Amino acid sequence: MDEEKTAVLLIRENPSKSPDPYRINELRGLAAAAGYKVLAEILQRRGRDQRFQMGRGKIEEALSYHPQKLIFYNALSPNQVYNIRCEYSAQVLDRFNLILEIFSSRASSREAKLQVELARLSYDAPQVKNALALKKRGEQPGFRGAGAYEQSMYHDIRGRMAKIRLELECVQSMGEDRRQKRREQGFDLVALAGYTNAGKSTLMNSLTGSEVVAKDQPFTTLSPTTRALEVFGRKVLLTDTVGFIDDLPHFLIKAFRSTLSEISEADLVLLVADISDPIDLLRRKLIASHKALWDCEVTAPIVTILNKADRLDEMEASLKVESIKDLAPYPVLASAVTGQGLGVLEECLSQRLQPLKEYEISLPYTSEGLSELSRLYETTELLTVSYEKELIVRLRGREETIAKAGLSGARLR
Ligand SMILES: Nc1nc2c(ncn2[C@@H]2O[C@H](COP(=O)(O)OP(=O)(O)OP(=O)(O)O)[C@@H](O)[C@H]2O)c(=O)[nH]1
Ligand SMILES: [Mg+2]
Repeated sequence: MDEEKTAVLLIRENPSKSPDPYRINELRGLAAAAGYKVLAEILQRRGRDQRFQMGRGKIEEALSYHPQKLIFYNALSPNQVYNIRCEYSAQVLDRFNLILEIFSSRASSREAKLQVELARLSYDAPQVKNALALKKRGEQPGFRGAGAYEQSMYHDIRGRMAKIRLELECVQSMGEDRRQKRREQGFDLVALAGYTNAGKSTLMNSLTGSEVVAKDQPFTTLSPTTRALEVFGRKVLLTDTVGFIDDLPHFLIKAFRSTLSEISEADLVLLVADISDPIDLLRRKLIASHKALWDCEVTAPIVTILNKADRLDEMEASLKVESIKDLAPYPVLASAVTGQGLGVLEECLSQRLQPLKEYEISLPYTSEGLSELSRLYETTELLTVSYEKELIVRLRGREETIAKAGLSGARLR
């Protein structure tokens, strides 16, 4: 059996700001998701300590529980990691490392594994660079010709990062081809996005009848899953994606670009939030989600779904909707578990999708023309077909589908 993983959680809060219970809650959830047994939680309200992030006394208090790891909420600089490791021979993680640890343990596809490795290397590179700089300045014991080891390690890291980026670019371009094909087949691409644990996968399951894993813990979903559904006659492909979290470093978003392109390249984004969260937390998560959507360079329309409405009464729900009007102007109140609001959601989704355009095209009256007609029958909404010297077809469909028809001899009239 695996040895039990133990940790003490540490969080430093700025004394000028009011206390924030959500941060430690979130860190606890992340530690549990990574499989740690938490031995103690230590909070300190003070300014940042250059050397150790928190005061020496708090670090010693944490170590008195003999944990395997010290897990900090606050981001640690390469220097701080080095100082704590050297001074106390302690293993340290910050929240970002903890998230990466969860991602590593859940990454199953090659794409997810590469993205996690790239994120880790993006984090490690400045640490190694820092160690190198310290050695060069003689502040760290090293071999003669100081820092040769770090120098070559740094070089290896950069090389590996370049290789992964290249492979991920290839994955990304395969994703672009896949999306293009799906649009040619007449599908609208809709992405479910939002803060982790908001209920994206549960919504995916209720809307499409699928069985994506959904659990009450952060980052259950890492790799995207796509399922088809029909909404008021529109063929939609719905994609469930990795959740967002507060304060993600930009390079993590960059490392996950190929996965996140399911969101950035969608025709419509369904932004899921958990309306049962307290108002200030709900607001914070919505702001973090909007920031992430901004980082993903989303240009498609966004529909906000306030999920888990079954946990509130009507009065509470309408007060909350009112208090987040600036962040979610026309939200859909729904429950993925009871099915409440899903009809309204589908209606809203169909209204916000770009309307299909009407075209009149002609096809040669040949076996190729007829087989193209049967493709159009599958991928567009055929309005009329008249069989003359040529086949004259009036239809409603996506631009991409019509462009594809052009390759098989169809002409726009
Ligand atoms: N009461 C209630 N619980 C819900 C609802 N939707 C989801 N949940 C619960 O919320 C938890 C998280 O749901 P998921 O669907 O895994 O959430 P997610 O957004 O996919 O989370 P990640 O993939 O981890 O980012 C699970 O325990 C669900 O059962 C809902 O409408 N009502
Ligand atoms: Mg999920």
